[in-house]
Amino acid sequence: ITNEKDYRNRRALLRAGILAGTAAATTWLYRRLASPAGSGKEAAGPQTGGYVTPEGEPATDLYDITHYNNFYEFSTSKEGVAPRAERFPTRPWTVEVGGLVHRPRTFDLEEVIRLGVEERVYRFRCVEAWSMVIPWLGVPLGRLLSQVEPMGSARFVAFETLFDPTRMPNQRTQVLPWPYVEGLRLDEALHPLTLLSTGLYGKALLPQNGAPIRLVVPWKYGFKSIKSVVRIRLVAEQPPTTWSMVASDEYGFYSNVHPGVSHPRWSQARERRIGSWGMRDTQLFNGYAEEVASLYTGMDLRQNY
Ligand SMILES: Nc1nc2c(c(=O)[nH]1)N[C@H]1C(S)=C(S)[C@@H](COP(=O)(O)O)O[C@H]1N2
Ligand SMILES: [Mo]
Repeated sequence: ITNEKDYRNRRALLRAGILAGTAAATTWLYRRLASPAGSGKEAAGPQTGGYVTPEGEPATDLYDITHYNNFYEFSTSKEGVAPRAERFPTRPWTVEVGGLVHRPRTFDLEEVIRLGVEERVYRFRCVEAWSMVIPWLGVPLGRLLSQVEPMGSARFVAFETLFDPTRMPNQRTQVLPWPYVEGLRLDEALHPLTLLSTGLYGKALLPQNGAPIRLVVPWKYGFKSIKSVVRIRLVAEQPPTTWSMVASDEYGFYSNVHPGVSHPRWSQARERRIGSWGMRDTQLFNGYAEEVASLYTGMDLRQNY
């Protein structure tokens, strides 16, 4: 007769036999064995996959990236998103790209991926004053936009998340106006740092991170990085964005990371890096000033927050 505890250990050992040989497997096993039964969150050291930013900051633990999420279509609780998004169907998936373009086109996800996926380790800063380091996979958005040939009259790019309450259950509630929409100025969208991400940690995106395709704009607050995108339109006027519709004094169109521009309800001067202790200074444009500051020459960043 095996009691519950021995049974668990035996299963872990069987798994160890199957997975032995890779460092990832060893880390995984350690984390499982160190965890209180069923807790999910393990006590062993972080699993960073060896990814670092060019400045030497290690990637955030994969578990944290995939279990501490903002994705209101599934849940308003960060821990609630992953379990509720688990069965979100993401295939087939198409992204319709139109508006002020010469060659409007609907891309199948695979066609986007064929444009060429790159790996980029970026800092990611939420407006709530926490941050992560995420090793993304993605296609530079400019590469997709060049395919559709924007007209001279196009000045902004508008993005839309899927609207399907049967697949995104919280869209039955009124917590936000649906679908979630976001926007960039065309020069921001064409900037080489701007990605349409299809994966992280070398694998396809999980639903909680915006599968199968989401925007990543590393010098802006996280809510600009709209998830599960189905439509991209080039437009002449600044498009509406979900969080500025909800609270325009708190979340502006630009939302560039800026230590000196406080949210009305909290300071943005410091931030908490998920997985490490204490607070660190927020960096102007999240540390990407050298690359992007010229986009905003002559603009008052306090007025245009
Ligand atoms: N469609 C959609 N996109 C979204 C959100 C959302 O609720 N719905 N949350 C945003 C916010 S506030 C943040 S911080 C990031 C979180 O991305 P992550 O969970 O992959 O870290 O997604 C952004 N994109
Ligand atoms: Mo956020």
